Amino acid sequence: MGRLHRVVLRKFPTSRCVNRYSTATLSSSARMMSLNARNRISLMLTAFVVGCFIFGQASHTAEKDVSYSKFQIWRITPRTKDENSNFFRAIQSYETEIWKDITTGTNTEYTFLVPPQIQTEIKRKFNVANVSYVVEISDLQTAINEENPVTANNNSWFLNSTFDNNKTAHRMDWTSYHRLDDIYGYLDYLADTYPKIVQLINIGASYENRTLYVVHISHPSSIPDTKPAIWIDAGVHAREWISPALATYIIHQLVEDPANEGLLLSADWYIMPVMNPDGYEYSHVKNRLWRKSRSETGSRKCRGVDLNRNFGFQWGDRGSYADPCAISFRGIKAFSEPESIATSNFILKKSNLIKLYLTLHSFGQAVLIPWGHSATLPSDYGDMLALAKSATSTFQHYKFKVGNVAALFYRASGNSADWAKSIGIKYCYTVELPAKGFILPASNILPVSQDFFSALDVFAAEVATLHV
Ligand code: 0X9
Ligand code: ZN
Repeated sequence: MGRLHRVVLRKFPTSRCVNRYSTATLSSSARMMSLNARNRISLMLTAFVVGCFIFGQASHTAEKDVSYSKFQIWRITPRTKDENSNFFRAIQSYETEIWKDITTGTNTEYTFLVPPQIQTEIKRKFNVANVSYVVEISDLQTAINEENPVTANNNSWFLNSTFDNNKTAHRMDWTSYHRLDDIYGYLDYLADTYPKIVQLINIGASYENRTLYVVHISHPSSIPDTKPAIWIDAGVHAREWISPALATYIIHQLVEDPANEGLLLSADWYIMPVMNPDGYEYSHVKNRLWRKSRSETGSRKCRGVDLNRNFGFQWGDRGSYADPCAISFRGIKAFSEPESIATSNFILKKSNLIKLYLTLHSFGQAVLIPWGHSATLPSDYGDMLALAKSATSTFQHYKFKVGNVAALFYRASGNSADWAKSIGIKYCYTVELPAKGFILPASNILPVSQDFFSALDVFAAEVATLHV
């Protein structure tokens, strides 16, 4: 899944964009030639059109909002090797962006973005080659517009007034996606209202100087730094909005529902709801499908580092890119980014206590187990697999796959879960939450969150048995 690869469309008329992205195009095309043993073609390309669109418009012409009008999301699961080859042959002369490839057994499902200009021609090629596909989203901009309906809480000065006047009010709910101010306002509210349970820790600042917060949640009776701890981070990738929404739901449940006291007795919790606040805001105001951070790179025209390729374990290896215009740009060195270094420094200080590392992403409905940098498995892979299977078996609304990231998805060097495993954290997972092409109507926040929250009982019970 989640191949963030571009395919450059050479058929497109020459424009400023062609020249601007020709280097990325060539290197991507070269990568496209290498097939792996399972015939899962390593299509490491970013669409010329999409590249132009996402990198050009979104990063270079930052003042202009990006529209995805008439862009479509297609899904295909080739049934045979021939169909698989026909699919790649049909799209390889274009440049489209494959967002996900998820492998189950011998089948791989590809989800990809199809810009309007190439839809007719790709359709014709698929028909000729007998490749069947499903149009999952027929107009991406419409799906974006309908994703997060305006409510009193996410678009007004309305503050939740059911609370004591002496306390800070907040605008948070889990029926809409919220801007960073609302999320941070809620964290302030919690720290103010529940000082015996919640400690809001400022661990540094983002590239654009937004505060990076970790919420420490512990039982009032806990003696500091004596219990096994659980770390959860979210919002690493800007466009994966369900991730901070779930993280704040977890915070809400742990802090505000006394029925969850047992979870605080089992473990201490460190939750970072938005690791990439600059990208998150950018995805709200400029480009809904922005993924990276917003730091300036060596390239004048392309901004942002993929924070999930910037962590310092096997940094720079397969599945990460040196090209600042690539969607999985790894940065100029490991931990080059203020967001990843602040996070890792904090985790290192607590690494003897943290027994479970969860990083929330979307999409794909999968719990991914290291390693992502190589196809080998950690020696205790079996323990991680068993715990994740048992935790996700509780889900009522969504079915999740569990497995090694390189097998279910693709290689991803410098990802945070690999790094967490490398520093000795016992259970490390990347969670890919549900969405369709990164878009998930806000009405799904609660069902996703309720499912996932139920898994925490299983995770916390295991963590509680481990020595610190
Ligand atoms: O590519 C990524 O960074 C993740 N997928 S996403 O679509 N959310 O961008 C997957 C990362 C893989 N995780 C591990 N290797 N543990
Ligand atoms: Zn992600």
